[in-house]
Amino acid sequence: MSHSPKTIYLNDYTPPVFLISTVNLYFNLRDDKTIVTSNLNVKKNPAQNNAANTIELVGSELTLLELKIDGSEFKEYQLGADGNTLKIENLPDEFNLEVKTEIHPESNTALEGLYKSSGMFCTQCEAEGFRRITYFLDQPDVMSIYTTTIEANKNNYPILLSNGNKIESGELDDGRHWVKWHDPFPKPSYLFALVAGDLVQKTDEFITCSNKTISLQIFVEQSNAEKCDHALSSLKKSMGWDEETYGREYDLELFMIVAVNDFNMGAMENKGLNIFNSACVLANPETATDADFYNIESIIGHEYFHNWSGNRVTCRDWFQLSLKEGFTVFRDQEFSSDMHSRAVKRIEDVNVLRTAQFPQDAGPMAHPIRPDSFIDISNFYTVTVYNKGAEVVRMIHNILGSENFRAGTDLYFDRHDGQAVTTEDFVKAMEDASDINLTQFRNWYSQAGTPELHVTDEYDEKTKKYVMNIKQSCPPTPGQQSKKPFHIPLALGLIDEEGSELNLTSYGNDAVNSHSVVEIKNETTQLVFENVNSKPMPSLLRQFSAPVKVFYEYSKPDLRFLISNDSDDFNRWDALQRLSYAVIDELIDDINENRTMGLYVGITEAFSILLQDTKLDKTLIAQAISVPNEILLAESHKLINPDAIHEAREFLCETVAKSLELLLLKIYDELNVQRTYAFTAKDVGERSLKNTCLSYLVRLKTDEVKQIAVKQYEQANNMTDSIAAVAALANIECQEREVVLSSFYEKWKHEPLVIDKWFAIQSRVPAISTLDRVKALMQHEAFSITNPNNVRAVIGGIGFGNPSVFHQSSGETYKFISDQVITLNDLNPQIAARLAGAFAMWKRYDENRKEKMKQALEKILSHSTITNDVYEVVSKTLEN
Ligand code: B3K
Ligand code: ZN
Repeated sequence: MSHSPKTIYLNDYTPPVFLISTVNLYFNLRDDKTIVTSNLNVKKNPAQNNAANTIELVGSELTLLELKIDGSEFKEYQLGADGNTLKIENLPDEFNLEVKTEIHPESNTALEGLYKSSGMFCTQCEAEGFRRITYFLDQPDVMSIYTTTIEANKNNYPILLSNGNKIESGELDDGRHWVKWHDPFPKPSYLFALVAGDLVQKTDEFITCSNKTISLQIFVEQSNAEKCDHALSSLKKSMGWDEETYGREYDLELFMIVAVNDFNMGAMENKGLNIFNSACVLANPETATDADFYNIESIIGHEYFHNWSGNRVTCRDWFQLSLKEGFTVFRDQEFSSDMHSRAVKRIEDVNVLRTAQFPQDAGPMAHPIRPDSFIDISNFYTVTVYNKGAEVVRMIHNILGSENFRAGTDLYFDRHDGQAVTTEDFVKAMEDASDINLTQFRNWYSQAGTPELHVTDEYDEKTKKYVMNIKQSCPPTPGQQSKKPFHIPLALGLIDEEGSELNLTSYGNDAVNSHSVVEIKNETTQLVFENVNSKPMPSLLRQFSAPVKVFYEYSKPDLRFLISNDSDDFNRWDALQRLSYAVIDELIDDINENRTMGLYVGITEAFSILLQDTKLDKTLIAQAISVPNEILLAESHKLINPDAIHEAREFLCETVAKSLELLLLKIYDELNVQRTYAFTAKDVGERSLKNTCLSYLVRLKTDEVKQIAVKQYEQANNMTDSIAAVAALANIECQEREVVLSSFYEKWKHEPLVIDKWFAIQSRVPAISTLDRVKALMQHEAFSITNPNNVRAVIGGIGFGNPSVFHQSSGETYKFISDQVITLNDLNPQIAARLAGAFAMWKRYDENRKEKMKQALEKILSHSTITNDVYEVVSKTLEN
């Protein structure tokens, strides 16, 4: 029998027939089972007056023990054949419903609902995990006030937590105790949380703008007690920033964070009780890298900002996910930009977009930031909904300007506080507050695909006219053959021959506004600039003002001109990226035509100039001299040849290393000074540039550089330097590599998060032996297939972070990945579905690879117990 799950459509949305005003939960936590008693006050939804008084609750993996209506046992319910629906007809307009269920967190490997991780109980309810706890109206437009009592053995679970404020606690016989929590803010079930464990608490305080003292508490395993300072200080920064930037104050008396080892994603914004993947909260200089410090600050910010953008104002249905996620990512991006370098942050965010979102928009799972349909909503926690969603909010910000945008967010929060709303409500608030019409802009919410701008220009010496023609288009995506034009803010600069900026308002063109932004709305746009003295050089899409691809025929000298003269730091970096693409494409042509590869020397010269620019931020230099990775390069090709891309890129990097050896060594030496670790812009920049130099130098494979790397490994007093040395050595075949790898393991085997780094480095080594190494790592004592961080590091590393090995032409890695998807399908469907995404681009490869990837996908699809999560990804990948 073929699997045919139900597709859910946005157009079918109807408000719930009943609402639940209060939820009273009692959890009896035992080692072999948990009994949940849920007591609900239910009332007919006035918006559904004419509907029949039938309630349909949803559940998953539950055993129903007892049901009561208004205090009396009730048996006239209808349980669906799979046990996943519970229907009761002919109900009064208002009633009390009590449901008692048995659940098994101790054997829950899906990590959704209530489960156990390293001996503690914890929950993950977004999006539809609450239904694994009790039968409920598990949808975000049902908002209720929760009171939760947790009972457990006191010795094993001294800490019992839930949302809101602790209101009562007590002791029971036989070593058990209980705690009662109350959350005064109505919330959907996806924000419910519970934690029970033997944890230590690290605390701090934050005083809000209205002088309320908030208690901040982080709960971790004893062994992690010394890794909480950075998270606490990041939390305080986030709270202050949201007050200053958005006028948003925290609303409960305490804010709790718990670190959990087994977690499907980064973190979760449960009201008052955020639950974090331990990798996204724990840090000290010995075990965490600069990148970890940076990410932790941003994720702590992200989850905290959800308290308003997500919790106080939530989503009406899951099609609106970008309402909270796109907006909150925009908020966390701006937070990081304000805390650190704006340019560096913008480059990182655009890299994420280009590496992951553009391919998604061009692939079989392409969807608008507000999808129209889904089989399993967990497949839509995507870079499109999150990161493209953030770009869409950023464009609104840029079109409205900062003041109007803030007026818009104020209006949105005021108007919708306590409600479950739609992206349309967000856009409407922005329009109402600014008086700016966003009708056409709404196409960004309903249309998938990455729009393209094709730009040509002409300069006429005689008339002194400079004319620019811009044509917009958007490739078809599944279910959307043709698209309506987008409203695209294009930030533009023109640079004269001397490298000076033209003031765009003084050339008789009123399409360009005072911020040098052209609002593209039609399919074609012509801009005419009068009295221009010489042909200017266009700088297009400054600061990446819209999530689009810009095509313009820059020659290599044009790009070198921009690298030296563009006043927009983002576009200077981007010109260098374009130059790398151009150079690598030429090398690929050489390979395809069996010529000796020849490198354009202008690129090494450009790197050399940047490396010696003492005024530039060192992180920016490191970013600038980093060649686009193989995934980015693949994305720019219609037919992808992974071998040629790999060979050409390696050749470019090796040539850079050879021709700039002395300079790279000099900079490395200058920056390689021993000092106490500090997470400051200066130190981070220096480490970043130093380690980028090292990554080039090891390509020379000389004994001298191997020794430099070994010495750095031995002397490092922080994880950034230590892991950079290990990673550098891992990429070359040498005796030192194995010595350092095993020394690293011995040193850190008691720190699982550090071992994940060790795993990831090995599974990303671009060598044919890596597949065997990965198979061996899966047998390693430190690896567990039920731990998502391990899976991401080892299996995800080869599936997503190692294109040349993933695509080895024998198809061995494809087989390996499909087997892992099948194994994970039965353990943790969400993680399995993500991994299946590794095959998304299968149609863009040669016949051999295409056929082998197709077979891998078909094998997954024929798995007898395929879950909806995996089915959706695999069937859509094969179809589209
Ligand atoms: N809202 C959660 C994501 C939940 C994912 C569920 N599959 C984390 C975040 O975006 O903040
Ligand atoms: Zn989020």
